[in-house]
Amino acid sequence: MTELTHPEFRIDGDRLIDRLAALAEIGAIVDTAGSSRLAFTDADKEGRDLVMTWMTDLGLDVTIDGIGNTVGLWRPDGMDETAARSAPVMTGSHIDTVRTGGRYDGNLGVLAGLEVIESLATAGIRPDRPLAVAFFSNEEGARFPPDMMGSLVYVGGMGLEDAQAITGIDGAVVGEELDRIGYRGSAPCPGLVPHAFVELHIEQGPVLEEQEIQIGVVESVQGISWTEVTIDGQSNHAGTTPMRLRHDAGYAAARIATFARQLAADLGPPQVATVGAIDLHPNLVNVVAARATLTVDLRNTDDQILQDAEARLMAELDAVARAEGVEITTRSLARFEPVSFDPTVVDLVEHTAKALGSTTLRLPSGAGHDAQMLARVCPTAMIFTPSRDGISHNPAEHTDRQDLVAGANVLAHVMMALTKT
Ligand code: HGY
Ligand code: MN
Ligand code: MN
Repeated sequence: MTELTHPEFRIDGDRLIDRLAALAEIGAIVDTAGSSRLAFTDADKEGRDLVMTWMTDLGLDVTIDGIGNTVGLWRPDGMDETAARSAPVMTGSHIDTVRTGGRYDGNLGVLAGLEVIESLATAGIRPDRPLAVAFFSNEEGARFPPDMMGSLVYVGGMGLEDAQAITGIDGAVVGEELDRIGYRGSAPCPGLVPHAFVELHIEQGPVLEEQEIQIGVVESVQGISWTEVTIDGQSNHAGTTPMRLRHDAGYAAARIATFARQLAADLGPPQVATVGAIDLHPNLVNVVAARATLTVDLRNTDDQILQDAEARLMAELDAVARAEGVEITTRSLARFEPVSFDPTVVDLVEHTAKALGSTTLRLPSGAGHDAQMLARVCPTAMIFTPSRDGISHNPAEHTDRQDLVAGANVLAHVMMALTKT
């Protein structure tokens, strides 16, 4: 069993819950507990400003890089020069949300990280290494693909200029939006390589709650494949055009959405498939659709099967194009292979959670996370807390207070232990 260096240490749960509530007020979705803060919007800026204030009030050394990743570094007073110069143990996540976001997705990881540092400082506990808490830009990728954009740039997986040039679903450009909200910083990309990274996040699925487990010990993140599909047909009159003469982009899109669902059924769990966005043009009741644009999100823990799913999708697109006489083109929006976390850090999460009295379960992550990018450069793992009814990317997202606090305490003790490695 892991020896906790400061067994009695706990974070301030009330302050954590209060800050989650305060951040949720920004971009609040009326009559819900959720928020809408799409990346680089005014609401995202407001959320950034608030968390920046908490970081600077805490005396952290805050840096912002060229994609807006924001890192608060804590070098406690009295730390000797060598320790102060050593690579920090880092935590963090994201504070951007999907359009119908909950208050915990990403926000918990950032605010729990801030809470860990504040509570340690208040307790006069000085770790052997600096600690850092980050919020990475545009983790969701919902407005500007790919997801995990900020952390991908942070670890050197995407060029800064390439990311800044990306155009979003609304025609905005990342670099221009960064300038507009004042978050195109000057800190270097790739960023400071941490000694280790650990991220606290809600599970966003039903597994922990169904098995009545408090802490998820995340071993891996499944592979992600996002494809934008554009279908060019022929607009025509809904009343006068015989079915045999139609080239209906709307019908073709519906066939692809139905195929995606069947594909997941054919391959079986953990394969998932989602057509989350469909846009028809001219989108009118009495016009056969000339054009359809849709997205297909495919995921699997096994990259071979994910590649098979992608190949089957492409074959179906060809078949639909021939059958309906439409032209179909595709664009990859994101493609990340499955990632396995560092077994030593995963073990540490499990032992620490047990030492703090939590029940634990090892599991893969169905969602993408910034940690999967940090895993490219340093020993990394994740901690999950349960999601009520497995709901997320929905304002009704909820995690019980005691689980939020338990997760933050596990984070604190794992970070302290990592400073000794
Ligand atoms: O898409 C995802 O898995 C994450 O929410 N960005
Ligand atoms: Mn998230
Ligand atoms: Mn999310």
